[in-house]
Amino acid sequence: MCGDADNDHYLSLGDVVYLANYLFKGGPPPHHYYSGDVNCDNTVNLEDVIYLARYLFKGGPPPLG
Ligand SMILES: [Ca+2]
Ligand SMILES: [Ca+2]
Repeated sequence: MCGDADNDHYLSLGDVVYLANYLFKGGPPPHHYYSGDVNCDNTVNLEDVIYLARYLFKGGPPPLG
C-alpha cells in the first residue's frame, strides 16, 4: 500500500513517524521502497512525509498509486 511505510496495513501517524525516522534519523527504510513514495515521484523524501501528513490530518488527497 502506498504510504504504508511500516507495513501494518493502515495509514496512520506511525507511517509519518517511520518515514521521518528513515529520512532524518537513519532509521530503517520503508518495507517496500515504493510504499514510502507517497506522491509517486520515484523518490522518498520530505515531500512524501508532508503529503501523508496532509492526507491524514488536513483532508488532503490520498496517496497515489
Ligand atoms: Ca502503516
Ligand atoms: Ca515521493
